[in-house]
Amino acid sequence: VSSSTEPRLILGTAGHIDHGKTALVRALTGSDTDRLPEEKARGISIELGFAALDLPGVPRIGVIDVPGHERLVRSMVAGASGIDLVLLCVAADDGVMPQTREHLAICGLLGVERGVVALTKCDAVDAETLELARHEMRELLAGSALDGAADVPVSVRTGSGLAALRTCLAEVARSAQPRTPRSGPARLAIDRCFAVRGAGSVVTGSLIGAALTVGDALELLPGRERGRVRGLQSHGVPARRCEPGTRCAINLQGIERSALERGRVLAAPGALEPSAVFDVRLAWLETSPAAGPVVAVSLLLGTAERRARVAPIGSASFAPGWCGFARIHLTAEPLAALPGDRFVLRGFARTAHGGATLAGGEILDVAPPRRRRSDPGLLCDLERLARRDPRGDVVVRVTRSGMAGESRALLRRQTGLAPEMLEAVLAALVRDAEIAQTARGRSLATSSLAAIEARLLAALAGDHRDDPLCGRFAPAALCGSLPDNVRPDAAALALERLARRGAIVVDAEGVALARHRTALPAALREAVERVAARLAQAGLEPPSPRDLATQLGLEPRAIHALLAHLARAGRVLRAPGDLWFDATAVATLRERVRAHLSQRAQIATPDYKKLIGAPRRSAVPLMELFDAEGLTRRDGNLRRLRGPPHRVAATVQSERQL
Ligand SMILES: Nc1nc2c(ncn2[C@@H]2O[C@H](COP(=O)(O)OP(=O)(O)O)[C@@H](O)[C@H]2O)c(=O)[nH]1
Ligand SMILES: [Mg+2]
Repeated sequence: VSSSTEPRLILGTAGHIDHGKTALVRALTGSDTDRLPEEKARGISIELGFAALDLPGVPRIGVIDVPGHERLVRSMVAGASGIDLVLLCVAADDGVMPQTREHLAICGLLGVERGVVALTKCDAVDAETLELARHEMRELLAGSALDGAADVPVSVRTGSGLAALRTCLAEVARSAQPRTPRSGPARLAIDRCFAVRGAGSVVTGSLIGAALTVGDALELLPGRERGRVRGLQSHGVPARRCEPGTRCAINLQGIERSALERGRVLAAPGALEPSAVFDVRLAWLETSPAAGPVVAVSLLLGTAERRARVAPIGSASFAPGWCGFARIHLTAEPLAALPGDRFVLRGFARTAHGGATLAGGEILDVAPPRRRRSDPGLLCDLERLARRDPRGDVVVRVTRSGMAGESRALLRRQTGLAPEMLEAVLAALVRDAEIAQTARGRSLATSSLAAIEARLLAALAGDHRDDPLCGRFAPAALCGSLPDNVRPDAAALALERLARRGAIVVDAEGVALARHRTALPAALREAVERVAARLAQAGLEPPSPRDLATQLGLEPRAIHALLAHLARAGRVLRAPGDLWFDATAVATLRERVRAHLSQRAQIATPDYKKLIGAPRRSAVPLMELFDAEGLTRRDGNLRRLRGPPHRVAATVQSERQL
């Protein structure tokens, strides 16, 4: 008896027409998969058929019976796209035939590598013919996806070999790993849809990724119509929940019947982004003719079929047996896929094995960069993506996003990783300092962030050079100098890192290079010193900036920059009313005020003025300055000491982050 944690598996038939696939499925499962009257009348399978196979010691296996007709290879691929195991049927009286080869080749392209071979109709042949068929079949299998698979002679007429076949299938099922994903978003490529009176639309397919529960929201792709799961069935049995790896019938609510058709995909909302361009790992069959550089093909992916063009990456054309990377452009409607999805390419003429199947492979990138196919960087990324390791997948995508960075949502749609998995990978990459994350959760490669930092430092150095008297620059203006694709959160992160490293200082007034020493040109230095000297001389009765400029023969427009420069150096203090005092004079006064107020609790304004000993024009701003510094507190017409600790305005550094 199997436990519910064992993976569910789906088995598909394969083989030439009339080789006994449907009869064998019926013998194994009791279900007749030729349901259509036409199928019954003509004795051939036209549509995919479905059945349930119960074997000892393994969870119920979903069975897909495929048509063997040469013209129905697309249907075979649609069925085989969702399977984990294959039952290849070769009729003992007929031997290996064109679709035996083509179906086997398709299994290889789709990565279906576990299964059993049934030598069917063995009641119809003598031992010698059986041996011949078996020999032919063995030759075909050597080096193929099913190399080493068990073969079992069977007859549905006599029932011989059926028990052995069940044993073989159970063994393979017990040891096989699922071929299709059992993590990531729940999705189902629709292979059938129909209306049920009173229930609305029903679709069927092989569920992969994650489980589906009644009530779940689903999105139909491409197109993004939203709906909800009203009911579920697996093999005709109603269920509240279907596991990935099961055949699943979904009764849908909220999606028009007319929108539902084979080839479209139902998926967890927002989990997939339909695309018209894919970068792939491709195998060109030995039996396919040389072609290229661009080949018109039919792309079979999931249960969908699209006209497309395919071109190799890093080589000029396709040759028989060629393996490498390629780019596929769909010529019409996009498709929703994820990395790791398998596909088949078919041409429009028969090839050496009699079918039209040319090539197939695995999707590596559903959002390829706009780079040229000859770009070596592209090849390098694809080699990394081909390893199909979550960390490498994320690194390639984050690195490629450059200074723009990549959002979690996009990373999830591009990698197909489950959210927990993606978070774990991102956390590990942050820990190893390969990437960094902004406050808004965008990921940037450390190298891209370093590039932003370098630009900020260069811009800041330029600002200091252009305006040597201005000690601080507005962060917004500084970030404005970055390329357009740098988001504000990425710029903020870069500034934060520069500040943490001590490369820049950030305070309420702005940003400056930490190592920026105002190495002023001689003329400016001289002007600064003259202003400082004049203010020192004026003590508590400084001239207005305008008068100061006139007295010193300086440009009135330049005087504030000079004053601000002296203020940053702590040599002058700015009081309300645009009055600038010599810092030493204010310090002396400050001590007198403190001493006075520490003797008495308060001071009335007239007495305060006397204590300051300066005219009203200076006295009031000075009182306000001390209030602002936190030394004193105004109480109507009185001032009181605020009490320590107080901080002097000139040294107040804002902790405010950008
Ligand atoms: N003698 C004999 N005939 C068989 C056996 N299995 C299938 N057939 C016949 O072969 C024909 C094709 O079988 P079918 O299952 O429809 O083949 P499919 O096209 O591969 O699905 C039918 O007429 C079957 O009755 C068998 O074990 N012995
Ligand atoms: Mg059939």
